[in-house]
Amino acid sequence: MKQFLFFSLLFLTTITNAQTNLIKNGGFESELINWRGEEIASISPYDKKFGQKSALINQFVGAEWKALDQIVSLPKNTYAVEFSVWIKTESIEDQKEAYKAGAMIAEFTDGSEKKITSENIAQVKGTTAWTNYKKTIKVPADAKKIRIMLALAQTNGSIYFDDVKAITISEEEYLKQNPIAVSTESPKSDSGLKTFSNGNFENNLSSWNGSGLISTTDKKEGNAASEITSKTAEWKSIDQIADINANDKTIEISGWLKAKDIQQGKDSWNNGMLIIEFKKDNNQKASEDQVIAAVTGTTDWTSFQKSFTIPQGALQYRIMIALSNCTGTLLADNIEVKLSK
Ligand SMILES: [Ca+2]
Ligand SMILES: [Ca+2]
Repeated sequence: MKQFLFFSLLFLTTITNAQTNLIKNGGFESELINWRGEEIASISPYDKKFGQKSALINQFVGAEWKALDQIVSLPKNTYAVEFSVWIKTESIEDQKEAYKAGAMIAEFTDGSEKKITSENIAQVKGTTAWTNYKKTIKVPADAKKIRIMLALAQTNGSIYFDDVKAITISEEEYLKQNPIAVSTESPKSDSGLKTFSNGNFENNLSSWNGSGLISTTDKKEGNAASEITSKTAEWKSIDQIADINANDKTIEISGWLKAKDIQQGKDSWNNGMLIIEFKKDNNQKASEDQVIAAVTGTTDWTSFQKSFTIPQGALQYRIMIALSNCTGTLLADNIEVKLSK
């Protein structure tokens, strides 16, 4: 059966994953055709990674924003895009702000080319040899196009670009690269009580219930964070239940959340949320669910910390990471729980 599944998957992969590069003339072999900003860039026949040519942006003084860009349409049902580029730099000046660098930026936009999210694929300073930069980004809800920018972003120096790619990735392919972990039982402590574990998602989704993803491209610490994405305004969550010691009085939960294009649902509490529920047993709540932290829109990694008094009779708690009837992506990492007497 396993073998059969394996071959079916392979077969599916071959027929549905026609991966296409959306970028036209990403190797600059046709000079700057298909790119905007030809007045600020030139073609270098001397220094290139592949073929005969690369694109070059030079700036000695002024530290202005100089960029080539190309807008491409996203094919329907594109789940994620793998962006990559080869970059070589010479003496890119270090400015105070990190974003003032040689850069490749991918902006997801709606149909009218209004920005939804912006992602740094490469950010380079100083002098570097030809280096390949690669990043896979999930397509935000409502994204119809991508604007690729190759920039010398408000700094001076020289930057060469070659072999720019934006490869479409189907859901199957993405899940193969970022597998949904099968949740397993939490470890029990010496007292036989189930303790909260894997709040940093370094062990995939072990100890968590529900259907989430593991993000290895965007995380707060370590190699991975949890990711919940929804294109429709429905409830989507992962959760973990752990035990409370009889004499515990307070619980403190801390961690990090990040929102990517979370569009609030019809009620004000329809956000990306972390929720705690206290339970007397499997069927009976010890109190109403309480919000630990909430995020909406697009945010950087945001830390939270909140303490609760454990309600009378509570023997278990459940931590939920949820998109509460909203669309977008919610990332969580490094969730820690402290029980105290
Ligand atoms: Ca080339
Ligand atoms: Ca982590």
